[in-house]
Amino acid sequence: MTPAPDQHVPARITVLSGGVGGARFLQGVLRLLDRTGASTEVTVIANTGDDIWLHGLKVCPDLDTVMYTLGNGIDTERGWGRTGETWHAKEELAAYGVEPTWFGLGDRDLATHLVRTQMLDAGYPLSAVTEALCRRWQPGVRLLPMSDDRIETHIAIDDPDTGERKAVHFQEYWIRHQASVPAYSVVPIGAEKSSPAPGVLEAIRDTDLIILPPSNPVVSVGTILSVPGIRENLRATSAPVIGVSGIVGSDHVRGMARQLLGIIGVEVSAAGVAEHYGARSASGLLDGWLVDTVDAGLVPRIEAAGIPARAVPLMMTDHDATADMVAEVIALAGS
Ligand code: FO1
Repeated sequence: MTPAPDQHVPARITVLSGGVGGARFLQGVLRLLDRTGASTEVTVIANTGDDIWLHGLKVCPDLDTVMYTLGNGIDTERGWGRTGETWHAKEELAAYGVEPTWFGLGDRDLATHLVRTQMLDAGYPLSAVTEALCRRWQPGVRLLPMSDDRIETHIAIDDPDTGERKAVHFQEYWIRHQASVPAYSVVPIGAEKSSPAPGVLEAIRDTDLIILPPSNPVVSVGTILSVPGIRENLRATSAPVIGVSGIVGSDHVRGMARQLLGIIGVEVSAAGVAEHYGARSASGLLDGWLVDTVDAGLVPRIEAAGIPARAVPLMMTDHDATADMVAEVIALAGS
């Protein structure tokens, strides 16, 4: 749907985002602002539970993926890391037998982790570090970590070699094990003691629209919601909260949502995820939910849960297609 030029685009939009899927969705938000000429202020609250300390460096995959993608530094093939990347440092570390060898540490990406770690060591909070890094990348949005406190998502799995039950960092589950080992629980370590980063609660209370993009509802949006205060403020804000399903048919479009939803006992469907987030009128979060056209048959079930729903094309095939999705989010919020 290409909006009429005068379609009302809210003055302030806040998006809770994970990595690859959220960044791609945000490209659609910015494309819609281009198309309509709206001077909307976009704030992104990004998941930091994927963060990992490697070789003494702090790596923030979701912050960096949003920053690089909107700053045009992303490798569009992989969806993460830098374009024109080389892997010499990674090869040299492997030659020394230094673990982990499974993590794709790029030479250009390394500079971001060096700058970030130096600033953290100098006492700057992650939110200030992110603001400094964004001065180079100019992503066109205000990028906030969900918290300045250390939070790392760990997954309980059966070790494929020994069969023993153990907890591994999310990155090891996702990259080393390709999310293909039996998994039993997802724990955002440190979340319960954390607090929202500066600006996060204001971005939820003082805004005109909040979007839950098709990021992973468990380890991306779910981890953001695990930071004390965020869920409560989403339920209390006057801004409509509209979600976009990352599940089309019976599977995720990309990533590992199918596996993780199974762990927490949520049906892997656009309706299952909507019911998982819940209707705001029923102590949940959603004022509306977009499903893909293939899931149009689920709309009555979702509406029966108290969540207004619409079936529209949800494949982010290019920026304009994604911008059309964003226009549908705005239309649903306005209805
Ligand atoms: N994803 C992979 O599948 N393999 C990798 O080696 C890998 C390295 C990597 C390095 C930096 C970074 O910012 C992201 C990286 N990712 C990699 C993606 C990352 O695991 C995911 O984007 C998020 O953590 C989940 O959304």
